[in-house]
Amino acid sequence: MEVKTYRATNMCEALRLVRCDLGPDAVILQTRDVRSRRMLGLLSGHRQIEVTASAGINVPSRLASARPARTSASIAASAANAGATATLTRRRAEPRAAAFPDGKPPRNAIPRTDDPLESQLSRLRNMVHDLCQQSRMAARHELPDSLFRLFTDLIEADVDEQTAAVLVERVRGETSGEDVADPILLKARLESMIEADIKVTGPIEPIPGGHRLVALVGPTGVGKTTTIAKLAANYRLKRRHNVGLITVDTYRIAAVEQLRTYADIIDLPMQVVSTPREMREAVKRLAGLDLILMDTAGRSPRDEIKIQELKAFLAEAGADEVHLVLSSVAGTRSLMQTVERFAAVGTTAMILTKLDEASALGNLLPVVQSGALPVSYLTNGQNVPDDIETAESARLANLILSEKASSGAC
Ligand SMILES: Nc1nc2c(ncn2[C@@H]2O[C@H](COP(=O)(O)OP(=O)(O)OP(=O)(O)O)[C@@H](O)[C@H]2O)c(=O)[nH]1
Ligand SMILES: [Mg+2]
Repeated sequence: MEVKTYRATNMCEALRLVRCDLGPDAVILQTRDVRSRRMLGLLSGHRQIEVTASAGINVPSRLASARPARTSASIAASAANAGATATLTRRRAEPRAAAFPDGKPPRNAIPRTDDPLESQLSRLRNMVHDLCQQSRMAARHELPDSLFRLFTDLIEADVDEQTAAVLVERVRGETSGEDVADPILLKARLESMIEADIKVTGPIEPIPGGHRLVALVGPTGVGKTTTIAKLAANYRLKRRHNVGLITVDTYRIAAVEQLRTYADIIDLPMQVVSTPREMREAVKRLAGLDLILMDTAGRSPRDEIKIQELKAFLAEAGADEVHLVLSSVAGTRSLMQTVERFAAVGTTAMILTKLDEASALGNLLPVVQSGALPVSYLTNGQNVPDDIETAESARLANLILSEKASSGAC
């Protein structure tokens, strides 16, 4: 049995290829949309239909033996949608087609019939009609191959289709003449476009003797405490600043102990604060230091009450900076919502953690492009103090566009 695969821009053409090559008794084993993603109006011209067919398969008749003549005279679709298996056999003249003015049934018109094969046939005909129409529409929005490849690269990097389409359109708008055919130039242009969109803060600047107070907030388990430990160790051990720690995460004993362990290892003063009222005292005790890093309990962005509670702690502390910690493994929607909900506590920057765990970082693009918060740090591992770096626009743009984020670890 010989199984062959055919590709065409639309179903009509694909079926024509099958018929020409394998004859009218060919059996369609599978059809699939090769570019299964919807590529928005401007990009849909490149979708292809792939049909797998064979001439050597004996498909049992689906008709009652009393009507053998029509068995071989029908397109017997075993399912009505693309992606399903269908049987293509010879078709006799269809008297019913004459009932329609242009010889074709209107779209979605399924003639009334008790014959399941006839209704399957009608559905299949409608489906082919739709696909032909879509491909005709798509042809109007042809993209040059190089730009189309840019689009698919973005999708591979986990950028959502809408963002990818907008970016490709921007690149197209800024590229003329022969440059459009140069994939390296297009990629470089895209990267610098993204780079320009990403705002960063630069590193935290301690105030000698003036205790710059920086709080880290965010959802549970995103890496707040670990990032505080990395920052504290770097500022204390490498840059020789006087650093102190405050934790307001008293909900779990383990959380306090986790930070205390780091404080002991790095040899830092640490204050534990249970209520907003205790906050002022704690800050006063650390007032002569250059930098105070404040750890907070993980909060669900949906928990309005806890967010307000956090806001009260931060207000009492008089935090100079509030960095929202976001795990880069989270989805775009959830990240955007988190940014939006935590804005209530006065966030000033965001830290993107766990870059090493993400297989691609395109999900971050709308978040960093939105301009809601500049990015301060990137972290890519559990090692304290090494797995952290100050965020840079060019580096982040490059990481976002690379397919495998982990291959370009920070
Ligand atoms: N792979 C990886 N793991 C990380 C990174 N940062 C933190 N982690 C790990 O993530 C887990 C949670 O880290 P924590 O620092 O306790 O997170 P948290 O936000 O303080 O958690 P809560 O206080 O419970 O809200 C730990 O196992 C960390 O080692 C990172 O950049 N990459
Ligand atoms: Mg913690």
